[in-house]
Amino acid sequence: MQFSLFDDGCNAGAAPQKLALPGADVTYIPGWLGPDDADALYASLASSLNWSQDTIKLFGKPVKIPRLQAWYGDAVSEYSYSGLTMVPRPWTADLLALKTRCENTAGCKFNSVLANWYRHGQDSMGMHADDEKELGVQPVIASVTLGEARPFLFRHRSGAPSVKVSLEHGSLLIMQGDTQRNYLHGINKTTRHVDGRINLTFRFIYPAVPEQNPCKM
Ligand SMILES: O=C(O)CCC(=O)C(=O)O
Ligand SMILES: [Mn+2]
Repeated sequence: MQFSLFDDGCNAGAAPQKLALPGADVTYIPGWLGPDDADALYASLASSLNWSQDTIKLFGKPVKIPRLQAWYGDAVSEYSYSGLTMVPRPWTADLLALKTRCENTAGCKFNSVLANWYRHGQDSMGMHADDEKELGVQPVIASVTLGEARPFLFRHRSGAPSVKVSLEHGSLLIMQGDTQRNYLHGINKTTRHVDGRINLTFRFIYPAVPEQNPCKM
């Protein structure tokens, strides 16, 4: 698809909001994509990405994740979590255009994207932090939401009550600083009838560092 709006990634009128989360650095930009671009992108990504329902290990047992996902990026950006290693597919034109827009808004580079498709209310993502070591100490994660607005939960690791943010169609959420160190985040299931939601989290994966210094034997 072709983006019809501005080159710098921001729809007119989108006002960035800093979320009041002590110990985190989270910016929410509603309407970051205009509604027509966001609609077109949802349809295009739903039909063109290589979606699969992967299996992870939970307490040693294989479990199918409750959503579809797809991993795209530069060849260096292999990524592992819960016993699942994802090898990136090469960027599509849509994802590359969106990556550039995210880079312009966030002011930093990304080399990979995890796409998640929550097909209905029973699809979800458990509370977690994006704190794998290949993401570095203070990862910057740019998260684009398309489709149904679902409550996104932040929970401080101290156990304080969760804070809910409704991530709207076409919005961008940028998590950075100590957000992953201090908070978990996730999307709960709901019994409400909800339409599909596609979320894209752009990340920078540091290339693998050898465990051992090959010169010290
Ligand atoms: O769907 C979302 O908004 C969150 C996705 C997420 O946390 C992740 O991909 O790590
Ligand atoms: Mn996450």
